[in-house]
Amino acid sequence: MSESQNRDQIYATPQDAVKAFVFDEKVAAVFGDMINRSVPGYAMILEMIGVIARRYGRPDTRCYDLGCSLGASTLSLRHNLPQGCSIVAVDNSAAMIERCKQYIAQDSATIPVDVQLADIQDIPYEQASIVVLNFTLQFLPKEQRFDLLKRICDGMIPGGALVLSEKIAFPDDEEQQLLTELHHGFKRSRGYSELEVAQKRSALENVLIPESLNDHRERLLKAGFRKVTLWFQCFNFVSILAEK
Ligand code: GEK
Repeated sequence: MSESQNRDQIYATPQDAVKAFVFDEKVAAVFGDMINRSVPGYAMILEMIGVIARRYGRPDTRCYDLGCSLGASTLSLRHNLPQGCSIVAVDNSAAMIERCKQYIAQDSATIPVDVQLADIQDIPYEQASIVVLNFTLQFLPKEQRFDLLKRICDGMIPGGALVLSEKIAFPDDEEQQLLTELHHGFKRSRGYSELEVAQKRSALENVLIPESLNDHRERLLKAGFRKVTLWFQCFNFVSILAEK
């Protein structure tokens, strides 16, 4: 079994007080398994990032993978972009970046990748044809999200595209409850116990802050994107394509 397939058992035993979730060494070591068993449609979204890369990637531009974790979206971009593109992959977790660098080094594609340990709010955005925020914006404090999206849009070429994948919340309580329960059903179908689901939920409280689809849409338009299209939804997980 490769390291990326290490089984996530972080919440398998009862914890006296569940600590707030952090992207530390323990999480990085099991992250591939964790995200595959937690986010419905994750593998499909990665594949479609490749399809999107083929449509929006332009030579002599940059593509950004923000909150790159182990580099899964980076690799999907890398194998589908035209020659002449370069990729900037950024994460502020040292444990993730260390592993990401190894995975990129083991990959044989030739598009250059600059893997950076940094906060995505601190880096410049220039000549971007594609920017990927695959389940990362949800970890930023709400009030900091607009400034980041505006800087991303300002740094994009006309016709560039942002892929924004998020866990979302629903204004309708019944819909919120139904889709949350179905998501938990998905996690159980992928082998997580009730205890694991409950403890992870409590660890993510106040760390992963979902917003409604409408809030995302309106903020993207305000940040300068011309057209906002929902292209994927499974339960309370979506991916949006925002074009400049
Ligand atoms: C994938 N996109 O596999 N600056 C940089 N990185 C950050 C910040 C920040 N301010 N906040 C959070 N992160 C990946 C999956 S995971 C999604 C992304 C999840 C990083 C954090 O360290 C983590 O690696 C990533 O964003 C979120 O396609 O765990 O649900």
